[in-house]
Amino acid sequence: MKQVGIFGKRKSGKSALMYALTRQKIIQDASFSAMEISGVTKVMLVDTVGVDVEGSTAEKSAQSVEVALMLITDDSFELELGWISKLRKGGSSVIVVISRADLFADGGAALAAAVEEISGQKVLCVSAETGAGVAELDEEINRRLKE
Ligand SMILES: Nc1nc2c(ncn2[C@@H]2O[C@H](COP(=O)(O)OP(=O)(O)OP(=O)(O)O)[C@@H](O)[C@H]2O)c(=O)[nH]1
Ligand SMILES: [Mg+2]
Repeated sequence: MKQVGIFGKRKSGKSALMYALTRQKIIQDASFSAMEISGVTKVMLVDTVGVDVEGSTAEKSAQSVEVALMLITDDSFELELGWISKLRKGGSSVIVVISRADLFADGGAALAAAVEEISGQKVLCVSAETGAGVAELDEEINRRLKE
């Protein structure tokens, strides 16, 4: 089964995002007709211990995920940039996410733009709390899984 890993610092919202994505999937799959159920892609979501934790399980998970979500919550994202290149080198397709986006007055747009400029990649703003951006993230994950 393909694995989608969720990476980020401690308290960056990894677990909350995992549950938000799970809810999204349940809602989506419930709308599929019985005939189509066999066509549903099953993936395993893998929650990890913070990348800022010594000897984190993230190291091991990084080796086995097809798609990696890298969560960023503020403008000190040096560590995350290092993980993004490490995950890419290991063959994972990395989706960069501004998590807890509801906590920003602009929904995370300015931080996303800063990260986009440095990483050269599109960044998604997501809130597990309000659900903003969760459906878009789910779509992006599915696109990456099909690559
Ligand atoms: N406002 C807001 N708070 C959030 C959001 N997601 C998570 N939180 C809060 O942020 C804190 C950390 O969330 P977790 O999902 O436990 O974060 P984590 O990265 O799994 O944390 P660890 O497993 O301890 O590293 C909790 O108090 C959550 O309620 C969000 O989208 N918006
Ligand atoms: Mg957690």
